[in-house]
Amino acid sequence: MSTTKARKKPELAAPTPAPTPASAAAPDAASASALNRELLYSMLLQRRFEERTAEMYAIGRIGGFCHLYIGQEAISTGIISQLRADDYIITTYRDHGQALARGMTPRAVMSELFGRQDGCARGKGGSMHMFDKQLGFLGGHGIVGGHIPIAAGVGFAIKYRGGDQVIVCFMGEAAVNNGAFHEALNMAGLWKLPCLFVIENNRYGMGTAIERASAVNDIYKRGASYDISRDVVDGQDVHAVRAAAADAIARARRDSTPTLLEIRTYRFMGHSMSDAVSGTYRTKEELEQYLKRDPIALHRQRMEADGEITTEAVSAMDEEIKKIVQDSIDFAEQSPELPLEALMEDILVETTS
Ligand SMILES: Cc1ncc(C[n+]2csc(CCOP(=O)(O)OP(=O)(O)O)c2C)c(N)n1
Ligand SMILES: [Mg+2]
Repeated sequence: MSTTKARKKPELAAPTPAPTPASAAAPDAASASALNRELLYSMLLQRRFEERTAEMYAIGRIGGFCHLYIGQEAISTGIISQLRADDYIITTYRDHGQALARGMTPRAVMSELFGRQDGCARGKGGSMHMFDKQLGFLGGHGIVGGHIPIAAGVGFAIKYRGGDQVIVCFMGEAAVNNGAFHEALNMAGLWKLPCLFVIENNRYGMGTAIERASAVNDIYKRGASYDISRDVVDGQDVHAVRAAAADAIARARRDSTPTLLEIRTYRFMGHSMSDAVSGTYRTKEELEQYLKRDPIALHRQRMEADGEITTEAVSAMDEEIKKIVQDSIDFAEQSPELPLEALMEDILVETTS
């Protein structure tokens, strides 16, 4: 099957270019230290937001499943800061950080977590289903691997319409043993689709270590099966993530070809709010080792050592972020729930007559 740029472009829904999140704004033009501040801000916002999310969950303001991203912020920030406003993102249930990094407001994310009508999905999606059409943020998906074929489909649509956008598909390392992963990557390789598959290898799928689940532990090598460019990246270093993303995105725009990035990271919290931080499947010593490579601390320390920011300026940024997060909580508290009748809205009904 061929996909040529000469085809007439069908009118598929394309997101209206949205305001670019601060960290994506013309990094070449920005000074290195201004960019570093934006990266720090983006990661710290995710961290503080999720710390409060955990608190709100504990007191019953948030219900249902809830998976925190703490420890992995350099990946969302690093990748998304390289995207254009008209690119697309699709992800898993561990989606709060990516939604914030893409520029979704803390108010919209917190209200969604609270199940209120000012949430990005009017409170109907909750933690696992952040969505924003304007931002090209195509969800938060709860079925492991279920969104990977959708990413290939979006990549196909971009190419069919002759665009030069990219779709980034975030997934955990446990998704790569799922059939959908292989089918989607085969199509992406075969049809040369502008997809960036980002595997956030945090070493565990719930309580199962990668070594117990995967015949191949160097996941990036799996790209070879489908002739896809591949790389392995330190996920605690936001600049390493940015560099790998820049290469992959440039390739996708220029040549319309996919890339698979295995980004090695670690989950600092439990799998979800229902399991303990360290659990019985990993040792405290292991957790402590990884905590030493906190992506935010590493980035901040590098900035301080290079004289790009002072400790006082970091504290001031932190205070500002904490206020923004508190504001999102206050806002979500007063946002109403949808009326009961709204239960029957947003439902796809296919009629035969
Ligand atoms: C098809 C399917 N099987 C099982 C589950 C239950 N489940 C939810 S999360 C998860 C682990 C996924 O781990 P990984 O892909 O590494 O992502 P992480 O949670 O580490 O971010 C499992 C097995 C599911 N949601 N979907
Ligand atoms: Mg995992």
